[in-house]
Amino acid sequence: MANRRLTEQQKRRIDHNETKRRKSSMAGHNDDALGTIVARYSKTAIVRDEAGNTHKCHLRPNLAHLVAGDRVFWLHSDTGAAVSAQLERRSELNRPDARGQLKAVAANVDLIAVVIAPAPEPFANLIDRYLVAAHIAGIEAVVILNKADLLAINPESRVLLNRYKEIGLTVLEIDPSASATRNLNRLLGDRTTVFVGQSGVGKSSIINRLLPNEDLRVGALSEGVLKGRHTTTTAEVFQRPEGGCIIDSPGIREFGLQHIDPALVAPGFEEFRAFLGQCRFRDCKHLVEKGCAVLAALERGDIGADRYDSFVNIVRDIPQKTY
Ligand SMILES: Nc1nc2c(ncn2[C@@H]2O[C@H](COP(=O)(O)OP(=O)(O)O)[C@@H](O)[C@H]2O)c(=O)[nH]1
Ligand SMILES: [Mg+2]
Ligand SMILES: [Zn+2]
Repeated sequence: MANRRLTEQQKRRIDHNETKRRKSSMAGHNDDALGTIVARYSKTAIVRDEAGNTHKCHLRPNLAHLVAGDRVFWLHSDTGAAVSAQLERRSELNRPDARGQLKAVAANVDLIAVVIAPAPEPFANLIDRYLVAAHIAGIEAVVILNKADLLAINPESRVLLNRYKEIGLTVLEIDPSASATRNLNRLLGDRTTVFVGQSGVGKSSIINRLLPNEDLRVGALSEGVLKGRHTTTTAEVFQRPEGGCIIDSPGIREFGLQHIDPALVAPGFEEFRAFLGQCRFRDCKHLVEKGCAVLAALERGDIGADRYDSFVNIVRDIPQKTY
């Protein structure tokens, strides 16, 4: 599995860095300390130390893969602060970049909050892609409908949200009110949460509401409320007074899953799971096979046609190498 291979590669990298770190501490640079990457830029990163202070750190090329949420060792050197080593990740959310290369979006995440809104118009398939990615990463996901104060302009968005509730996901409707923010705070608890979803749905605004002290850049909508403008360009981590962190991620319209094993798509569809393993063929793709329990559930209406179509859309996007 691609995931396991990555982890082993990372472990080797960490071991390597640990050795280097010990060597450098023996050479006298023994002031390296623990920290968390709170924002990642091309050659630098902002590291928050254990006391909550932030430091702009240089990133060596061998640590170029660090992302928001990564735990690191960092130190002061003659040329400024630098990250010296990466600690093992507890979890990571990956997606391919524009060139199709797999990249982590955020590390050490406990919860993925998929944010939708009445506007911009939600895409069910994008939500499903996030849910599949969350399942593969072993990270719990919730669906949040923001801008509930605008439901009148798109009541269908609530119907969509309730469909996710019906299949067993935790969902929440929120707006800028204090009571909605309290509900959201309660839902997040002290978990580290990454907010994902289309640009303009209000991810940065939600984080603003959760952290009244931090001044996030919230983009003004360029064309009324219908089209979001992209302002957040790198994932950023914010510490919550309640404990845990929240991670703001750049808005993305598409979420490629071409890198995953197609057999991992169906288990990412919560309501399919009860039927998996009941198909006549053990390697059933749930597309055209005889004796397919998923197709039978679709016939009976136990699986919704929209969700099944979304499943097919994701599977058909994956190159047929292993399938
Ligand atoms: N009416 C309404 N507008 C909101 C709400 N949350 C965010 N917005 C607006 O939506 C726009 C996009 O918000 P932003 O946080 O930048 O979205 P992001 O791209 O997902 O981070 C901004 O103009 C916000 O003021 C909300 O709950 N209700
Ligand atoms: Mg934003
Ligand atoms: Zn099947």
